[in-house]
Amino acid sequence: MPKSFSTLRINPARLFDSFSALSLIGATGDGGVNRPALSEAHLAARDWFCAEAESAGLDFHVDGAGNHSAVLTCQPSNLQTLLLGSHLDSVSNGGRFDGALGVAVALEVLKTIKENGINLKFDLEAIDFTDEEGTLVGLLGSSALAGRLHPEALKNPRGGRQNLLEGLARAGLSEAGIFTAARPKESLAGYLELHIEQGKRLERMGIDIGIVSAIVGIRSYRLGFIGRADHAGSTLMTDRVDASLGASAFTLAAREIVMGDFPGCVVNVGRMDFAPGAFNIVPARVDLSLEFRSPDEEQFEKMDTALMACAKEQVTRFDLGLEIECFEKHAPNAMTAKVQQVFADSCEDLGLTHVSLASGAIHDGQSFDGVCPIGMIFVPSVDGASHAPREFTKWEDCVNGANVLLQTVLRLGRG
Ligand code: HGY
Ligand code: MN
Ligand code: MN
Repeated sequence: MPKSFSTLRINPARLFDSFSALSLIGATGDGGVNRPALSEAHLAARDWFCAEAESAGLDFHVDGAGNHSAVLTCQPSNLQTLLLGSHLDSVSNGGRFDGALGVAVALEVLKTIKENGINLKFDLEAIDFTDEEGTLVGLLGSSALAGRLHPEALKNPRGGRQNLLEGLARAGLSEAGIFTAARPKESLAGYLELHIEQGKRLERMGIDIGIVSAIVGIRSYRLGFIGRADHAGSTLMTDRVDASLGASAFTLAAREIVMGDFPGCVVNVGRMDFAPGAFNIVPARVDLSLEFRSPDEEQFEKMDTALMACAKEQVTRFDLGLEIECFEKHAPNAMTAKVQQVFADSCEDLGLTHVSLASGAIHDGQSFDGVCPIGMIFVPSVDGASHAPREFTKWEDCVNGANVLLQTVLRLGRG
């Protein structure tokens, strides 16, 4: 690669100012942000994106899924676009780096390439995908753009259909319009993402950059354990049909199963809703949100079977009813080997240490598996914290990651 390009670096001060301004939007005062997909705070962050694009002289557009894009046309003859992105939506009361850093860095890479007048063999697009976090559906914007979104996924999404419709209305989007975001796969040169690791491995190993080898698959269910409401004082313990016993026993048993039989996998019960939900009424029903993840498809199936069998065992044990709702599933995905190699070459050139890591978090790149080349890099998370206000990445690591992304784009685009 020409010498001049290998010494090109992003503008750290400009990136810092942009990211700092973004971090104030939906800020919760404790270092975190609360920007659930298509909430007012998320839409305000999208206004920030629009202003960033316009002030940088980049073309700006929003597609039918609400994905926000800043585009740098490198050569009028280019037939493909390389997407650089992540997401501005957050989990409720999450951290300010998850997704947001990747979007801010993507914009900074486009600004750097534009101001240096570099002509690449593909156009560049910094993109903020709608609802990566699954507050509504999960990977909504990226799967729509990749042409992977099924209408069924919107009928009973894990965030609730009413929430989805209200969010779409707030953002001026329509259910039918989401599907117009799909792009021909041949128009995409690839998708690259910088993201915080959201784990402790890089920090523990003292390594600068994680090069993502694969992303886990994820499945979500809502399990309804059904008992009978009774007086909490006058009903004998032996006469109760207590839904909370099934939900609690399942939660503990699920953890034992996954830790004992499914190494490398995780399970989470993030929420339990009790009904009627009073001190003095035996719970008639407990709805439990179940999510589990695996890096391996075959193991995934076995874990799914084991966990559903476990739920049915508890129902028999406590003489309860059971309702199972299954939500969108995403298979495990390998990242493109060539892109991983170019990331590694860029790290070497920049004098940064790097290691290959599988991702325990899901990411928009999964939507592009089999559609175009995909690659991700991680920057270290302090104490591995994420999905919490204490989420933090040192600024030097943010700049390192941005320069790796820049150098990788230049290598891929100089061809
Ligand atoms: O849940 C996840 O893995 C990601 O943060 N959306
Ligand atoms: Mn994320
Ligand atoms: Mn997240």
